[in-house]
Amino acid sequence: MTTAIYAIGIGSNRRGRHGGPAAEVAAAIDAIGGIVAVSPVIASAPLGPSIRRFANAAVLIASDAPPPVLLARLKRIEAAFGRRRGRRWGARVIDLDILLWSGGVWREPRLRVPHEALAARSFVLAPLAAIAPDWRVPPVGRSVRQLAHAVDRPRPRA
Ligand code: PH2
Ligand code: MG
Ligand code: MG
Repeated sequence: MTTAIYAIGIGSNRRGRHGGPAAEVAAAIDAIGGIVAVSPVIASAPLGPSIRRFANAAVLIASDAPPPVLLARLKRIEAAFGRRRGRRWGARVIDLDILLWSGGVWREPRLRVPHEALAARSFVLAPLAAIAPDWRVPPVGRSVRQLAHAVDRPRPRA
């Protein structure tokens, strides 16, 4: 069995039994297991319809699980934290997303790695760049550091 490294994005914008969003993120980091690196927790303005601000972080974990098995485990943690499935992008106690996998690309309808919105989201790239700046994101192979710089820059006009 080969051990893979995964980058996991963590977000919260709702109180749960551990406390406010930053406390929920910290508790989720404890629950995930196999932790190799932990980013700072940042505060970010909500993207989408939610009103409450988010706490966001990223971690690297070592795991023997293939991506669908890891995803199932992350969903169990979300459920244990009191996450209710409902409106897309509604307020959530905890959101755990697989961002990157050392195995490269995984393509299924319900699970795509790298995470499809990775390159567009500074609240994902900023914490990720603190722990994995040199990870090259397939299929293009730009580094997390490059993507993090690019996402903050206004788009050049065509
Ligand atoms: N997650 C979303 C939608 N919007 N906004 C911020 N700032 N942080 C998030 O983690 C986030 C979001 C869907 O997963
Ligand atoms: Mg998400
Ligand atoms: Mg999610």
